[in-house]
Amino acid sequence: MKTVLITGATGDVGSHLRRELAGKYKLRLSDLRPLKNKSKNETFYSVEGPWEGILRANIIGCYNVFEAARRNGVKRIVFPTSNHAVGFYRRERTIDHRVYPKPDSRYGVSKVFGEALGSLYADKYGMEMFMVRIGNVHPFPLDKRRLSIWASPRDIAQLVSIGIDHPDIKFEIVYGVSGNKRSWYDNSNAARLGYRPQDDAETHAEETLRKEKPGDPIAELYQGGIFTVAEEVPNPAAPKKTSVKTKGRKKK
Ligand code: 15L
Repeated sequence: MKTVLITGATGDVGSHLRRELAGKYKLRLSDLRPLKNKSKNETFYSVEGPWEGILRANIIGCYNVFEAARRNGVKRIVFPTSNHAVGFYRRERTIDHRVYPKPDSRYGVSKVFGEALGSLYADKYGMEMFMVRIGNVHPFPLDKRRLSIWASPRDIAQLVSIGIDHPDIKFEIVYGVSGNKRSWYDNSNAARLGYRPQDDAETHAEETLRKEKPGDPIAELYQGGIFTVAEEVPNPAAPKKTSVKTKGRKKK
């Protein structure tokens, strides 16, 4: 049985993976937060936030993990990058794993950093890198935008398992989403590696759309949604009539 370290194990994706992958791999868990602080219904999302936090966790932390892996002879990393690495593509575009990054936030920039570091470690040190641009992992799609980027827990677990077990990975980028009818992604690279999603957000569409409230008009244009306008400090260059909403998002 392979030993797999899950970093961020108390986070939302980490919690689903712990449950879905238990029994398949020997799991080692790590997080800055104590595991027992998380009760059943709580979720932790990584979101746009103060640069200092992103720098510490997603840039310096990411470098430290990759470097520790290299120095200790770890062969493969499955890296949770994000749809926010490419969130400034417009919603009418279908994008694949070859598009140029278009981060929608400092958080998105930190994910592009992780992808770049993975590319360097693959080319320079021969490490194997599986980059999963995760949409949103949740038992059901949370809103209209998530109908296009949703990943069910069992689908994301299937994709992560491919990332761990596929015999021929050098450096791959895939989208961590279910087989959504409204997808903005051409996920053919994941399909090529054997990914067969079992779920489609469309089965939840009616209920999801019934609860949908009008969103920020700029955010609505882009795949990254509210991340494209979220600001800790208001952006003086923002168009005047745009209300910058960050409400409803939990700060870490
Ligand atoms: C992400 O990258 C976040 O980690 C996740 O918490 C969600 O906010 C997701 O993107 C999303 O776009 O919905």
